[in-house]
Amino acid sequence: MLEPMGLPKDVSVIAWGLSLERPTMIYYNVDNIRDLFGHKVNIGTTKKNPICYIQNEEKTAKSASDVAQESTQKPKERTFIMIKPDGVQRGLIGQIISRFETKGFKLVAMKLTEPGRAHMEAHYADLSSKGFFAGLIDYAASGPVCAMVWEGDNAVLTGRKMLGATKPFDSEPGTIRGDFCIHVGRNIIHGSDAVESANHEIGLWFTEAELCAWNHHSTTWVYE
Ligand code: IDP
Ligand code: MG
Repeated sequence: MLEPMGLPKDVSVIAWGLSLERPTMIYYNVDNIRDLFGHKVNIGTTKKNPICYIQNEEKTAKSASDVAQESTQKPKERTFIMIKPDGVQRGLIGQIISRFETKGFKLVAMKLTEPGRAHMEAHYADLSSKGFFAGLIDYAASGPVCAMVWEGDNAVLTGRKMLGATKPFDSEPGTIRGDFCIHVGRNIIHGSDAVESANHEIGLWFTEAELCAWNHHSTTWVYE
């Protein structure tokens, strides 16, 4: 419990409102502590009976504006996700986008496009020695694909987990491939497998101008 006297100079005060549906914390900087313990006690949205705690300044949680500011200053990890022609034909675009949206990732770019065989050969260049390469290019270039860039902490590896294993038989239920497909040659979705390949693929599929810089209104509800 906070005592009004003898407060060290390097503390912040957190007022925790008990009467709200869920606890809401308000942070006061040192200069405002007097407002709490003078006669001008203004607890604002915490309503009645706040319990006050003290903690060291450096240990206090970041404010919402700090989180929002950091998110604009430091670019987060990005991954390239492509819904392949079978996913587009089967009407799965919405459900797949929904999984990335509801996870909390931010959509940075998206287009429905049919870039042709040469582009697909460049995209899958690392697999050119594989026996299935020609079939893979036939498949990938057989119709429009939905190319996207998603952004967020650990977007690459999390994206891979959300996709599931390459072979749908090995993909866990709950993953995109585990839920929506059966054959490896019709596994509906591509996702970058490393940050380096993600950056390479994003550069292959999108111009800098196509990558939208915007602040998601949920940032402070997704990141602490
Ligand atoms: P990934 O898509 O999970 O990253 P990769 O090994 O990079 O898997 O293969 C790229 C794509 O090539 C696969 O998603 C799949 O469409 C196709 N592919 C991979 N292995 C086979 C195979 O054994 N037979 C046919 N197609 C394959
Ligand atoms: Mg791959």
